Amino acid sequence: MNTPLPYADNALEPYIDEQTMILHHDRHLQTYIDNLNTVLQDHPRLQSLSLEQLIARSDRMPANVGTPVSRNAGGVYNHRFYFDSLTPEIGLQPEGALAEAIDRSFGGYGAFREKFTAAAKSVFGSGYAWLVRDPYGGLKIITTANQETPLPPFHCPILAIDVWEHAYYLKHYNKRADYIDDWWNLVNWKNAEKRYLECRI
Ligand code: MN3
Repeated sequence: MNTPLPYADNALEPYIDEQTMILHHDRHLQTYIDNLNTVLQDHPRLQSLSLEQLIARSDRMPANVGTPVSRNAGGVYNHRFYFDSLTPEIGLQPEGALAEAIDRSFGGYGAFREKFTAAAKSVFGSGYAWLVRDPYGGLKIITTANQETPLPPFHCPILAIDVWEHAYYLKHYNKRADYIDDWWNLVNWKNAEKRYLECRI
């Protein structure tokens, strides 16, 4: 089942337009949910697993099940993560323990922002850039292709930007850099800090 966005479709204007949010949430995310449900229909024992469990175990499933499970559960997981990484509360900044960790790992918010922007720009084709906590307690910036996910035991995700073209094409056309600039205004640093504090690795 799809869950509603945690804000109105037009709440992120002018940085991300209403039509993009509607299509992204109601069509793109919904398609991953529908496709995942179709695969799980024939495998009742998988139906009680969480998205994280499905993704982690997909490697051990036969390829004709594991591949669609991993792609579609990944698509649902990543999109929910992305939408929860955004807020209409414009211009929040990292605070508290997460702000301190960013200072320690990157030498300050400005340096972090530059590095994260470069990573998001560098994704070839479709994918995501992530801020994650690594198993040693430090912060790292990584990118994933398509609907691959950065999950434990190696990474605990804190923040994500979707750089698939469908996330920005209607407003920013082919200019991913402009979308990334706009995206920084919308980062939900409160949710990011909550996630950082909940990381168990
Ligand atoms: Mn997307």
